[in-house]
Amino acid sequence: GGPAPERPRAGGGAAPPPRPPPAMPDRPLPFDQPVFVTRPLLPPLEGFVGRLRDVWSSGWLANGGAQHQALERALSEHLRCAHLSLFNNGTIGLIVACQAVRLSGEVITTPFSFPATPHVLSWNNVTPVFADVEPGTMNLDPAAIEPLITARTTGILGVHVYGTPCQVDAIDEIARFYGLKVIYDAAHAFGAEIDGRPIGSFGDATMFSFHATKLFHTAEGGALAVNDPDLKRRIDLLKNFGIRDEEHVVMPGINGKMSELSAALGLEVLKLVDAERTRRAHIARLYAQRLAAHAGVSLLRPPANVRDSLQYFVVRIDASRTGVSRDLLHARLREFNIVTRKYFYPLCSRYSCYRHLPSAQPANLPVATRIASEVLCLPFHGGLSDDAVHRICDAIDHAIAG
Ligand code: T4K
Repeated sequence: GGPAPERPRAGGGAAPPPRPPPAMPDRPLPFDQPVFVTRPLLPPLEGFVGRLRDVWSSGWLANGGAQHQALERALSEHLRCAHLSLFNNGTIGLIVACQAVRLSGEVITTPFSFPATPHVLSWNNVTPVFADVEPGTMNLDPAAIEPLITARTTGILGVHVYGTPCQVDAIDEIARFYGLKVIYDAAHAFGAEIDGRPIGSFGDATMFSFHATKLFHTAEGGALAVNDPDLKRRIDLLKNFGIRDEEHVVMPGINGKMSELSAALGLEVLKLVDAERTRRAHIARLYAQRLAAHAGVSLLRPPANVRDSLQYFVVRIDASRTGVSRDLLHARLREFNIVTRKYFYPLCSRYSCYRHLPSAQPANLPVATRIASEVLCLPFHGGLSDDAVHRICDAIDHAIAG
């Protein structure tokens, strides 16, 4: 440290002395193995094998066997859902939800999501209509919904993105007034609550994803939660080809059934969820402490009345303050073997299959467009040691300073 000693300048003019270079942290060592944005919870193999023995001796591998029934019950309790139906993945669950509430014409949705969200509308012959998001929650902005409602609008498909709940009361009010159905994509929101009310209790139907990348998972899987018992019956028919009994097929259903192997895995993973949440909450606090040093790095924190799903750890990069764009930070972290993800860039409205839609024009989606260029998901799962989190933060310090 210290200022560089003054040297005589060629020409001897009155120019100020050269400034010392900014302090540069030592370049941290890259990780030997890639550090991914997430890793699946893997329960002790013995417990899973024990369940597989039961499955083997039952000779029952699919179609609502004992593991499926046990997991459906356990999750209804855990998520405090009135009615829950398991699925082979979240996307098929959402497709079925659209069928079950009979969406048609146009449905208003967010562009800031995973491709599955608008695609389930396309698979139902419904046109997605993209509405802008709020800067805080990054979810559908209720004020942007109303101007997009037409005679063809039948519903709203909201996403609790990163597990932060949508403004469910405002959305509900719009839906009631215009007679619209509401479906929530809660792929990221397992265990989230608003004022102590479980996230699966809002709207007509809520989808959860149990993909391997989710805190609770069944390798591949998902579920629909609903309040209306008739809707639950319709969903269960739709996920099993519409078969009511051996001689009656009552609607054009699909195969959305979760296998016994996935359900068995889910029952073992569910035992670890509380401990995983505790570990992730600790990691989130560590990140928050370290990243507070960077004025241009802001964190997405759930509002005080919300129980966090702890699914992703998301930062927003204000390049005018960090001097480093989100894309450059993403690339620099790769040099340290840290694999961050730009969920959800590009916006769904930029996909070649949707960009022609009038609602997809960037001028209609200014907040979503800006956010999609600023967000970055950092590695976040219970398997990260404190030391690993510090090393990731060292690499971020270095990437921003350099
Ligand atoms: N709606 C929303 C808002 C969603 O985010 C999603 C899914 C859905 C609907 C649809 O639900 P599902 O039909 O999938 O149930 C991953 C997941 O595959 C996807 O489920 C998830 N959202 C999305 C946000 O993330 P990719 O394409 O980013 O996955 P991939 O293969 O790049 O994996 C991410 C990282 O996870 C890898 O870099 C390493 C780690 N990983 C992944 C797998 C599969 C593991 O460590 N082990 C693994 O087995 O989509």
